[in-house]
Amino acid sequence: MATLMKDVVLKESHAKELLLQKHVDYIASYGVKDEYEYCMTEYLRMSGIYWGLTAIELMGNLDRMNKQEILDFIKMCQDESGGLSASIGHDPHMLYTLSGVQGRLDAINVEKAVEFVLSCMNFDGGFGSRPGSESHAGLIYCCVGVLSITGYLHKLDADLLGWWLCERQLPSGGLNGRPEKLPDVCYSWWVLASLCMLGRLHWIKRDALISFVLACQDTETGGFSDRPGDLPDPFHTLFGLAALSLLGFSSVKPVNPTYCMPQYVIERLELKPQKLSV
Ligand code: 3PZ
Ligand code: ZN
Repeated sequence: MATLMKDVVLKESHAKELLLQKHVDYIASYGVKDEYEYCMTEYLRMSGIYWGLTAIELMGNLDRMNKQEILDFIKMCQDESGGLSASIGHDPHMLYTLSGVQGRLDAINVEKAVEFVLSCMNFDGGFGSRPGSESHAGLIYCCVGVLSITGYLHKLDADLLGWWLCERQLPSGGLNGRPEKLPDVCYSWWVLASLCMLGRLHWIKRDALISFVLACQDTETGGFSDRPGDLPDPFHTLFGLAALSLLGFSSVKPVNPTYCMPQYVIERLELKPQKLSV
Protein backbone atom coordinates (compact mmCIF):
# COMPACT_ATOMS: atom_id res chain seq x y z
CA MET A 1 0.00 0.00 0.00
CA ALA A 2 1.32 3.43 -0.95
CA THR A 3 1.75 5.79 2.00
CA LEU A 4 0.15 9.23 1.72
CA MET A 5 2.64 12.00 2.28
CA LYS A 6 1.36 14.80 4.53
CA ASP A 7 1.92 18.07 2.70
CA VAL A 8 0.23 21.27 1.54
CA VAL A 9 -0.55 22.48 -1.99
CA LEU A 10 0.67 25.91 -3.11
CA LYS A 11 -2.01 27.89 -4.94
CA GLU A 12 -1.89 30.55 -7.63
CA SER A 13 -3.31 33.06 -5.09
CA HIS A 14 -0.37 32.67 -2.68
CA ALA A 15 2.29 35.40 -2.62
CA LYS A 16 5.31 34.98 -4.90
CA GLU A 17 7.22 38.18 -4.04
CA LEU A 18 8.66 39.25 -0.69
CA LEU A 19 6.23 41.81 0.86
CA LEU A 20 8.95 43.55 2.90
CA GLN A 21 7.11 46.79 3.75
CA LYS A 22 4.05 44.86 4.97
CA HIS A 23 6.24 42.82 7.33
CA VAL A 24 7.84 46.00 8.72
CA ASP A 25 4.37 47.44 9.43
CA TYR A 26 3.18 44.12 10.92
CA ILE A 27 6.09 43.93 13.40
CA ALA A 28 6.02 47.66 14.21
CA SER A 29 2.32 47.56 15.12
CA TYR A 30 2.35 44.17 16.90
CA GLY A 31 1.12 44.15 20.50
CA VAL A 32 -0.12 47.72 20.62
CA LYS A 33 -3.16 47.35 18.40
CA ASP A 34 -5.49 44.96 20.22
CA GLU A 35 -5.72 44.72 24.03
CA TYR A 36 -7.18 41.21 23.99
CA GLU A 37 -4.46 39.76 21.80
CA TYR A 38 -1.92 41.62 23.92
CA CYS A 39 -3.12 39.87 27.10
CA MET A 40 -3.29 36.45 25.45
CA THR A 41 0.37 36.53 24.55
CA GLU A 42 1.73 38.20 27.69
CA TYR A 43 3.76 35.13 28.71
CA LEU A 44 5.59 35.44 25.39
CA ARG A 45 6.58 39.10 25.74
CA MET A 46 10.34 38.71 26.42
CA SER A 47 10.89 36.14 23.65
CA GLY A 48 8.53 38.16 21.45
CA ILE A 49 10.76 41.21 21.82
CA TYR A 50 13.72 39.19 20.51
CA TRP A 51 11.68 37.78 17.59
CA GLY A 52 10.24 41.17 16.65
CA LEU A 53 13.43 43.22 17.05
CA THR A 54 15.54 40.70 15.13
CA ALA A 55 12.95 40.51 12.33
CA ILE A 56 12.69 44.29 11.92
CA GLU A 57 16.46 44.79 12.11
CA LEU A 58 16.99 42.11 9.41
CA MET A 59 14.70 44.33 7.30
CA GLY A 60 16.78 47.44 8.19
CA ASN A 61 13.92 49.20 10.02
CA LEU A 62 14.91 49.06 13.71
CA ASP A 63 14.21 52.82 13.96
CA ARG A 64 10.47 52.05 13.67
CA MET A 65 10.56 50.59 17.21
CA ASN A 66 10.36 52.61 20.45
CA LYS A 67 13.81 51.87 21.92
CA GLN A 68 13.25 53.54 25.31
CA GLU A 69 9.91 51.77 25.86
CA ILE A 70 11.50 48.36 25.16
CA LEU A 71 14.54 49.04 27.38
CA ASP A 72 12.24 50.17 30.22
CA PHE A 73 10.22 46.96 29.81
CA ILE A 74 13.29 44.68 29.92
CA LYS A 75 14.65 46.50 33.02
CA MET A 76 11.29 46.08 34.78
CA CYS A 77 11.37 42.31 34.09
CA GLN A 78 14.48 41.84 36.27
CA ASP A 79 13.63 41.24 39.92
CA GLU A 80 15.80 41.27 43.07
CA SER A 81 16.92 37.64 42.47
CA GLY A 82 18.61 38.86 39.26
CA GLY A 83 16.42 36.62 37.10
CA LEU A 84 14.42 37.95 34.19
CA SER A 85 10.76 37.11 33.62
CA ALA A 86 8.59 36.91 30.51
CA SER A 87 6.69 40.02 31.48
CA ILE A 88 6.40 42.59 34.28
CA GLY A 89 5.29 40.96 37.56
CA HIS A 90 5.77 37.38 36.30
CA ASP A 91 8.15 34.92 38.00
CA PRO A 92 11.71 34.84 36.70
CA HIS A 93 12.36 31.91 34.39
CA MET A 94 15.55 30.47 32.91
CA LEU A 95 14.36 30.85 29.32
CA TYR A 96 13.84 34.58 29.70
CA THR A 97 17.01 35.01 31.69
CA LEU A 98 18.77 33.45 28.70
CA SER A 99 16.85 35.69 26.29
CA GLY A 100 17.88 38.71 28.38
CA VAL A 101 21.56 37.79 28.81
CA GLN A 102 23.17 35.19 26.49
CA GLY A 103 26.19 33.10 27.24
CA ARG A 104 28.93 32.65 29.98
CA LEU A 105 30.58 29.53 28.46
CA ASP A 106 33.30 29.81 31.14
CA ALA A 107 30.71 29.00 33.82
CA ILE A 108 29.95 25.45 32.64
CA ASN A 109 31.89 22.24 31.94
CA VAL A 110 31.96 22.48 28.13
CA GLU A 111 33.44 18.98 27.53
CA LYS A 112 30.70 17.37 29.65
CA ALA A 113 28.00 19.35 27.83
CA VAL A 114 29.38 18.25 24.45
CA GLU A 115 29.54 14.63 25.74
CA PHE A 116 25.83 14.86 26.65
CA VAL A 117 24.87 16.30 23.25
CA LEU A 118 26.77 13.52 21.46
CA SER A 119 25.06 10.88 23.64
CA CYS A 120 21.73 12.05 22.13
CA MET A 121 22.89 11.13 18.59
CA ASN A 122 20.74 8.49 16.84
CA PHE A 123 21.53 5.80 14.23
CA ASP A 124 20.03 8.09 11.54
CA GLY A 125 22.58 10.82 12.31
CA GLY A 126 19.97 13.04 13.98
CA PHE A 127 19.40 14.08 17.60
CA GLY A 128 16.52 13.96 20.08
CA SER A 129 15.91 15.67 23.41
CA ARG A 130 17.69 12.95 25.47
CA PRO A 131 19.59 9.71 24.74
CA GLY A 132 17.33 7.36 22.73
CA SER A 133 14.69 9.99 21.80
CA GLU A 134 13.47 10.34 18.22
CA SER A 135 15.35 12.74 15.93
CA HIS A 136 13.70 16.16 15.62
CA ALA A 137 14.86 19.12 13.48
CA GLY A 138 14.35 21.73 16.22
CA LEU A 139 16.50 19.77 18.68
CA ILE A 140 19.07 19.05 15.97
CA TYR A 141 19.42 22.84 15.53
CA CYS A 142 20.07 23.17 19.30
CA CYS A 143 22.64 20.33 19.26
CA VAL A 144 24.45 21.57 16.14
CA GLY A 145 24.38 25.08 17.69
CA VAL A 146 26.07 23.86 20.89
CA LEU A 147 28.75 22.05 18.84
CA SER A 148 29.22 25.14 16.61
CA ILE A 149 29.69 27.48 19.60
CA THR A 150 32.01 25.07 21.46
CA GLY A 151 34.01 24.14 18.33
CA TYR A 152 33.10 20.42 18.21
CA LEU A 153 31.24 20.23 14.85
CA HIS A 154 33.84 17.73 13.56
CA LYS A 155 32.40 15.15 16.02
CA LEU A 156 29.27 14.90 13.83
CA ASP A 157 28.60 12.63 10.87
CA ALA A 158 27.85 15.69 8.70
CA ASP A 159 26.92 13.65 5.59
CA LEU A 160 24.44 11.41 7.44
CA LEU A 161 22.90 14.31 9.39
CA GLY A 162 22.82 16.51 6.25
CA TRP A 163 20.99 13.73 4.42
CA TRP A 164 18.38 13.39 7.22
CA LEU A 165 17.83 17.17 7.16
CA CYS A 166 17.38 17.24 3.36
CA GLU A 167 14.81 14.43 3.61
CA ARG A 168 12.62 16.92 5.51
CA GLN A 169 11.84 18.66 2.19
CA LEU A 170 8.36 17.78 0.83
CA PRO A 171 6.96 18.08 -2.73
CA SER A 172 5.52 21.55 -1.82
CA GLY A 173 9.12 22.68 -1.20
CA GLY A 174 8.45 23.18 2.52
CA LEU A 175 10.33 21.40 5.32
CA ASN A 176 8.89 19.39 8.22
CA GLY A 177 10.44 18.73 11.63
CA ARG A 178 10.35 14.93 11.45
CA PRO A 179 8.93 12.26 9.15
CA GLU A 180 5.11 12.16 8.64
CA LYS A 181 4.59 15.79 9.77
CA LEU A 182 3.28 18.80 7.82
CA PRO A 183 5.73 21.45 6.57
CA ASP A 184 6.15 24.59 8.71
CA VAL A 185 8.05 27.84 8.01
CA CYS A 186 9.93 27.70 11.31
CA TYR A 187 11.46 24.35 10.21
CA SER A 188 12.76 26.13 7.12
CA TRP A 189 14.96 27.92 9.64
CA TRP A 190 15.86 25.03 12.01
CA VAL A 191 16.79 22.79 9.05
CA LEU A 192 18.44 25.42 6.84
CA ALA A 193 20.51 26.94 9.65
CA SER A 194 21.70 23.44 10.68
CA LEU A 195 22.66 22.64 7.08
CA CYS A 196 24.47 25.99 6.88
CA MET A 197 26.58 25.21 10.00
CA LEU A 198 27.34 21.80 8.41
CA GLY A 199 28.46 23.50 5.16
CA ARG A 200 25.70 21.70 3.23
CA LEU A 201 23.18 24.47 2.52
CA HIS A 202 23.40 23.74 -1.23
CA TRP A 203 21.91 20.24 -0.64
CA ILE A 204 18.38 21.74 -0.36
CA LYS A 205 16.11 22.43 -3.36
CA ARG A 206 16.42 26.20 -3.07
CA ASP A 207 13.75 27.49 -5.50
CA ALA A 208 11.10 25.09 -4.18
CA LEU A 209 11.77 26.18 -0.58
CA ILE A 210 11.64 29.88 -1.57
CA SER A 211 8.20 29.33 -3.18
CA PHE A 212 6.92 27.66 0.00
CA VAL A 213 8.23 30.37 2.35
CA LEU A 214 6.85 33.19 0.18
CA ALA A 215 3.45 31.44 0.06
CA CYS A 216 3.32 31.65 3.89
CA GLN A 217 3.12 35.48 3.83
CA ASP A 218 -0.17 37.12 4.84
CA THR A 219 -0.78 39.45 1.90
CA GLU A 220 -3.24 41.60 3.88
CA THR A 221 -1.79 42.05 7.38
CA GLY A 222 1.87 41.26 6.62
CA GLY A 223 3.79 38.66 8.62
CA PHE A 224 4.42 34.95 7.98
CA SER A 225 2.37 31.98 9.24
CA ASP A 226 3.48 28.37 9.81
CA ARG A 227 1.97 27.28 6.49
CA PRO A 228 -0.02 28.95 3.67
CA GLY A 229 -3.38 30.37 4.77
CA ASP A 230 -2.83 30.25 8.57
CA LEU A 231 -2.63 33.32 10.86
CA PRO A 232 0.76 35.09 10.99
CA ASP A 233 2.79 35.64 14.19
CA PRO A 234 6.15 37.32 15.03
CA PHE A 235 7.83 33.91 15.59
CA HIS A 236 7.19 32.62 12.06
CA THR A 237 7.83 36.11 10.65
CA LEU A 238 11.36 36.10 12.08
CA PHE A 239 12.16 32.54 10.99
CA GLY A 240 10.64 33.06 7.53
CA LEU A 241 12.74 36.19 6.97
CA ALA A 242 15.85 34.54 8.45
CA ALA A 243 15.41 31.54 6.12
CA LEU A 244 15.10 33.88 3.11
CA SER A 245 18.32 35.58 4.26
CA LEU A 246 20.18 32.22 4.23
CA LEU A 247 18.63 31.55 0.78
CA GLY A 248 20.32 34.72 -0.48
CA PHE A 249 17.57 37.37 -0.45
CA SER A 250 19.57 40.62 -0.60
CA SER A 251 16.71 42.74 0.80
CA VAL A 252 17.09 40.87 4.12
CA LYS A 253 20.33 41.44 6.06
CA PRO A 254 22.76 38.49 6.37
CA VAL A 255 21.79 36.40 9.39
CA ASN A 256 24.09 34.27 11.55
CA PRO A 257 22.93 30.61 11.42
CA THR A 258 24.12 29.74 14.93
CA TYR A 259 22.60 32.69 16.81
CA CYS A 260 19.77 33.87 14.50
CA MET A 261 20.96 37.43 14.92
CA PRO A 262 22.24 39.84 12.22
CA GLN A 263 25.75 38.79 11.15
CA TYR A 264 27.24 42.25 11.90
CA VAL A 265 26.11 41.93 15.55
CA ILE A 266 27.96 38.61 15.89
CA GLU A 267 31.08 40.18 14.38
CA ARG A 268 30.82 43.22 16.65
CA LEU A 269 30.53 40.93 19.70
CA GLU A 270 33.55 39.00 18.34
CA LEU A 271 31.69 35.69 18.65
CA LYS A 272 33.20 33.05 16.38
CA PRO A 273 30.85 30.08 15.99
CA GLN A 274 32.39 27.24 13.96
CA LYS A 275 31.15 26.38 10.47
CA LEU A 276 32.19 23.20 8.63
CA SER A 277 33.30 23.35 5.02
CA VAL A 278 32.43 20.41 2.75
C1 3PZ B 1 5.14 29.15 18.79
N1 3PZ B 1 6.58 28.49 21.38
O1 3PZ B 1 5.61 27.42 23.44
S1 3PZ B 1 5.49 28.61 22.64
C2 3PZ B 1 5.88 30.07 19.57
N2 3PZ B 1 5.40 27.79 18.87
O2 3PZ B 1 5.70 29.85 23.30
C3 3PZ B 1 5.63 31.42 19.40
N3 3PZ B 1 5.39 26.16 15.05
O3 3PZ B 1 0.27 28.55 19.95
C4 3PZ B 1 4.68 31.87 18.50
N4 3PZ B 1 3.89 25.47 16.43
C5 3PZ B 1 3.92 30.97 17.76
N5 3PZ B 1 4.47 34.40 18.18
C6 3PZ B 1 4.15 29.61 17.92
C7 3PZ B 1 6.92 29.68 20.61
C8 3PZ B 1 6.73 27.18 20.79
C9 3PZ B 1 6.68 27.26 19.31
C10 3PZ B 1 4.38 26.83 18.45
C11 3PZ B 1 4.61 26.40 17.07
C12 3PZ B 1 5.55 26.84 16.17
C13 3PZ B 1 4.35 25.32 15.19
C14 3PZ B 1 2.76 24.73 16.98
C15 3PZ B 1 8.00 26.48 21.31
C16 3PZ B 1 11.72 28.45 20.49
C17 3PZ B 1 10.95 28.87 21.57
C18 3PZ B 1 9.75 28.23 21.83
C19 3PZ B 1 9.29 27.20 21.02
C20 3PZ B 1 10.07 26.80 19.94
C21 3PZ B 1 11.29 27.42 19.68
C22 3PZ B 1 1.46 28.61 20.59
C23 3PZ B 1 2.03 27.40 20.98
C24 3PZ B 1 3.27 27.40 21.64
C25 3PZ B 1 3.88 28.60 21.88
C26 3PZ B 1 3.31 29.80 21.54
C27 3PZ B 1 2.08 29.81 20.86
C28 3PZ B 1 -0.01 29.53 18.96
C29 3PZ B 1 4.51 33.30 18.31
ZN1 ZN C 1 6.38 26.64 13.29
